[in-house]
Amino acid sequence: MKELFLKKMKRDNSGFTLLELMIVTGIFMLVLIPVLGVFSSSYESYVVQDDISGTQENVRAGMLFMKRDVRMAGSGIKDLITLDGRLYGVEFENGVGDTGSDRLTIVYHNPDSSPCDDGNVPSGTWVCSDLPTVTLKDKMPETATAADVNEELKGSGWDEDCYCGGTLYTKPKFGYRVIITSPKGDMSNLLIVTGVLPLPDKLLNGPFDGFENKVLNTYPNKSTIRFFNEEQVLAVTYYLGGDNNDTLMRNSRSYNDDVGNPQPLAENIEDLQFALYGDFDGDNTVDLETPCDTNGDCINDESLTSLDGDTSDDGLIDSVRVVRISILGRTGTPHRELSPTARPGIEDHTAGSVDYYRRRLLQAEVKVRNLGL
Ligand SMILES: [Ca+2]
Ligand SMILES: [Ca+2]
Ligand SMILES: [Ca+2]
Repeated sequence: MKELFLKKMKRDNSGFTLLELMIVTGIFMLVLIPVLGVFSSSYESYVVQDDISGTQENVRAGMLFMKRDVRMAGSGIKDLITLDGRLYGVEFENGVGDTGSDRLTIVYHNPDSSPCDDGNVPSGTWVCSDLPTVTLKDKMPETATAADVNEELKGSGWDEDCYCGGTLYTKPKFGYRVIITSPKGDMSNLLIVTGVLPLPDKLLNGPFDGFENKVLNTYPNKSTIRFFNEEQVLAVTYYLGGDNNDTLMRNSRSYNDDVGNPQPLAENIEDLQFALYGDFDGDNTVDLETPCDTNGDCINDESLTSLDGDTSDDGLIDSVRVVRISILGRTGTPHRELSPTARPGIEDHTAGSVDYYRRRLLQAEVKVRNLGL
């Protein structure tokens, strides 16, 4: 009995045979491989989904900013002529990006953007934005470089030095930027006050620094005249930039600053396209229905800008009513496990060649409220 027990022990101690091991390993692999397969493909699709939803967030964020700015185009600058020429609410430059993307600049007056009082006002000096609004009095000859106003200028601040956002305007020449607006609000102009006469109360507006300084007297009585902070006229440009020309950039600056401070808004943006709608064919209706390329009221394949030196088409800018924005985002990396696709054609930009990126296109038609009448 003892012998039998020892024999059994001996056999048990011999462990698994090679055959047993191979069978067990085989069964194990049979179970594990499909599990690993499921895990790896769900991990892959997780990565793709994550990449795609990141793309989606990018295009949405970019669109949000652009819509807000486009709605403001032209606000507060109607017919505004400055030292740099007439300002327009929209500047559309077609296909100027290295990858064929478009560029859009929106110009508007934002009274909150740049206060005159930046904390550096010299003591005892007026803040220009505190100068009271004055009104035109009896018409003087149109060629006169002085205009009577109804209000008493002495002691009002108009006849003293004033400070605005880093600039000190000093007498006797001043150089105050003012904006004159007709009583109906249908006309306004930038003017430069070149002097102030207190008794009787007159504002002088002679030619200034090559600027014609259109005389006050082309405006009707009771037109308002108030200090105008030029820093508050913003030019906001959207374009694709960055190392690979695939970052949506927003450059907001005052209109007479050429450089500004470009900020990246969204990455992995492959294309940015615009179309402008307005009554370009002059039949008093804006046709939004037919496709852009067969519609006399739609422009998407040539620039419409005052910056090109060709003034013949500049008047059309005022009739822009709708801007169609298209942003195309794509995944950060190609995904070879998915079927190939191509960058789609958008507006006048033809489709690209086939690759393995995934893309999301977001489009919006934004009404421009402030251009023209
Ligand atoms: Ca284009
Ligand atoms: Ca039309
Ligand atoms: Ca032009």
